[in-house]
Amino acid sequence: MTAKMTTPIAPERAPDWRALRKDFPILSLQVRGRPLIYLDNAATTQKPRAVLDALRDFYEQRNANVHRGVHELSNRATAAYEGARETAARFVNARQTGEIVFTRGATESINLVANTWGARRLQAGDVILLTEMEHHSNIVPWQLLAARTGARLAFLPVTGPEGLLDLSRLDEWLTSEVKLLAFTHVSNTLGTVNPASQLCSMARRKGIVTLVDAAQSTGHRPLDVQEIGCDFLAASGHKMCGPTGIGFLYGRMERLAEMPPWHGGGDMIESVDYHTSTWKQPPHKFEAGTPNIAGAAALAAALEYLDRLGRPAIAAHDAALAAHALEKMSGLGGLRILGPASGRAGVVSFLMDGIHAHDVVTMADHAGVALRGGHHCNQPLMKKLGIESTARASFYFYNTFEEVDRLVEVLREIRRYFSR
Ligand code: 7TS
Repeated sequence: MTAKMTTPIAPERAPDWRALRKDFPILSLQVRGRPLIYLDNAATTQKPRAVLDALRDFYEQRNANVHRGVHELSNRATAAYEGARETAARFVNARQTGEIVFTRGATESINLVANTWGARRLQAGDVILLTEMEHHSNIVPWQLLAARTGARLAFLPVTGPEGLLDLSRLDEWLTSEVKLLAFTHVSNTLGTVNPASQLCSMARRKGIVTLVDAAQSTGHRPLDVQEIGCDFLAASGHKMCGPTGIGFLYGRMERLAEMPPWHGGGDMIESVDYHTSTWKQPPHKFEAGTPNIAGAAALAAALEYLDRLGRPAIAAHDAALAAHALEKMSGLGGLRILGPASGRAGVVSFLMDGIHAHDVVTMADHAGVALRGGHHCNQPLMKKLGIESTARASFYFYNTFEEVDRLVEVLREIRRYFSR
């Protein structure tokens, strides 16, 4: 598999998005007496029947613990779990299956790197370079690590109303003190898509280790860790049609091999005596205790589902919905949209003059439209932008242009209500 980050999708090859909505039982719900319009996909996505079936199938046909039984069910559970690892490795084009460590999600993946690679490699005077648009998950673990090691944090600036990273002086930011560059691939507030390959290749040339927070991108666009050239990549299953409580960390094998374990317990050891223990090789060294076996099996079903649709097609549909929303919403007036004017992901944060984001979201909910309001775990970015919160619509492939039109109609009604 090679990266096709900008491959245009021929319309005749795009899936029938409307038809596949029937794969998602929850999308036919009525909420507050209205058909549900679910536009909170950056928080979590809905699950197709293939994923729900995989969970049930696991518990009905394979449930046992992994890596320990010789009995048939344990073999089936191990095959499901390790098969899921192979699927995840293929999904991001890892060089080897062992470069995938199952975690609870992007947050745990980042904490794992901070507590293992970071704790071993960083010391006082070192710099952890982040960006001003990071989610709290890619800030707080580094603050905790900085407090332990004496390293300090620095932030690549976000510029202008477009909310893009200022890369004009990137070279100056990548000083010899910088040991790690950790950045989000797609901003969950701005919808900005950062140039991951460019950032990683510049960092790599200077011997700086890189971590990509791909929580908002993994299931939304083609993604190839070899093409990006990152050392680590963090992904959440629930943001790409998988269940909650399962995600993964991709780690370049040479990095994983130099990392000490984080959690200790069963399954991660080679041998234990009362005072010392030895560890398994990665990835098992980082997976102490009984893992989320059913979650991994269902995540694999989600990844296979997404690849049947095709990630270039998903990315094109996300982008088309966002462009449609931008166009229609800009006709409303008195509404400020954050982030880039074009080339953005399917995330649209906005402010309505004189109306609090929570009022927007509450009133939209009464019309059956699920938005999110708040700081979206981006408090430092909000402070920088001089705002407290935004309302946010975030799209996925099962959303339709009619749903976007309905959103805009609801926003118009909200405006009318508040101007009475
Ligand atoms: N990184 C980014 C960029 C995110 O958007 C999120 C979650 C995370 C990390 C954390 O992912 P988790 O699965 O480990 O929790 N973002 C959001 C959001 O925008 N609304 O709710 C959660």
